Amino acid sequence: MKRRYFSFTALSLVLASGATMAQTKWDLPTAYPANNFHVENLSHFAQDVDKATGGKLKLTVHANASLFKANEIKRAVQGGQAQIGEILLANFENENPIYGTDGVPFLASSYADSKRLYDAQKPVLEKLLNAQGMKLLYTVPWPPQGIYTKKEIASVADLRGIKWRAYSPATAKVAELIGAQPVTIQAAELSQALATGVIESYMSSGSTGYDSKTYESLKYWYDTQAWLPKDAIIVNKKSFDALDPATQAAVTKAAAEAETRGWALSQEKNDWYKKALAEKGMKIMPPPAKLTADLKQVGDIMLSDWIKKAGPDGEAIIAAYRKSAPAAKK
Ligand code: PCA
Repeated sequence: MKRRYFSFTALSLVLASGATMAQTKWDLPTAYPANNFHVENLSHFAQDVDKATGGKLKLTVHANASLFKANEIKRAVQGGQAQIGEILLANFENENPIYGTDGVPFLASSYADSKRLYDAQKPVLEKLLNAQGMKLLYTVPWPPQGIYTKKEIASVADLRGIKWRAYSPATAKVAELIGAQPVTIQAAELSQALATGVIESYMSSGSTGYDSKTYESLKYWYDTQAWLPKDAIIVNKKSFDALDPATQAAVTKAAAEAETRGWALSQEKNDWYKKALAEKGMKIMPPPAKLTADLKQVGDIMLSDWIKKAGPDGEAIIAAYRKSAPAAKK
C-alpha cells in the first residue's frame, strides 16, 4: 500500500512539472533575410514572447524563404503547416483586392498617409483573414518605393521594353502600363536575377536594393516615393486559440509593441539604406518632373481599376482614408 502511494505521488509530480514546463513551438517563416529590418523586428518580437511567457511559447524565425517561398507562406499559415508567418500583403491582391490596398501607386506615399490608409484598411483586412482562419497580429511598411535603373531616365518612355522585375500583381501592372517586360521574382532570388541579367530594372525600397546588393548591377535609384507596401504577421487561429489566455495576451501585447517599433524603424532605416546605397556607389536621384507626372498617371489608372475591383469594401476604405486626411490634404 505504502509503495503504491509513493509511486502515485511520484507520477503526479512528474505530471505536474510536465504541465508547468509544457512548451509550444511555432515556426515563423519569412521571405526576407535575417539582417533585414523587418526580420530583426520579428526576432525581437519572438524574444519578447519568449520572455513574457517564461519560455512557454517559442517562435522559430525561418528567414530568407528557407521554409516556404514568399507566395506560399499565407497558405502554410492558413493550413497550419506553419503556425505564424510574415507575408507581403500586396502579393495576394489577385486573391482579394483588399490585400493590395497599399500597393496602389501614390494613394499613400508618406509614412503618415500609409498609417491612415492602414487604419482605414485594418477592419476589412482583419475580417478577411479571420474568414480564412487567420488572425492579424501586426503590420510594418517597407520604406517608400523607388525605381532602380542601369541608366539615367527622364520619363517612363525610357523604361519601355526593359526587363522589369515585379514582386506583386501591382508591380507587374506598372510594367504593363509603362510598356516594360515584367518578370516576377521574389526578394530571395533577386540578387541572382540581377547578376545573371534576367532583369535590368525594378521598383522597390532602398531596403531591398541594399539586401540584394543591387548596387553591384544597377547604378541609379529614383526616389519616387510611390507607395509603402506592408508586411503582415499573421497567425493560424486554431493555433492561437489553443494557447492559454495569459500566453495569448503576451502575444497580442508583444505584437502591438512590434507594430509601433516596426513603423518607426522603417522610417529611420529608410534614410540609413539610402546612405548605404550611396556609399556603395549608387546615385540616389530625385525623380525628374516628367517621370513623376507619368507615374502619377499610372497611379490614377491603377486606383480607378482597384476601386472597381474592390467594390463596396474598397470604396469604404478609400472614403475612410480620405475622411481622416488633415484639412490641407482634402
Ligand atoms: N521590398 C520587397 C517588397 C517591397 C520592398 O520594399 C521586395 O522588393 O520584394
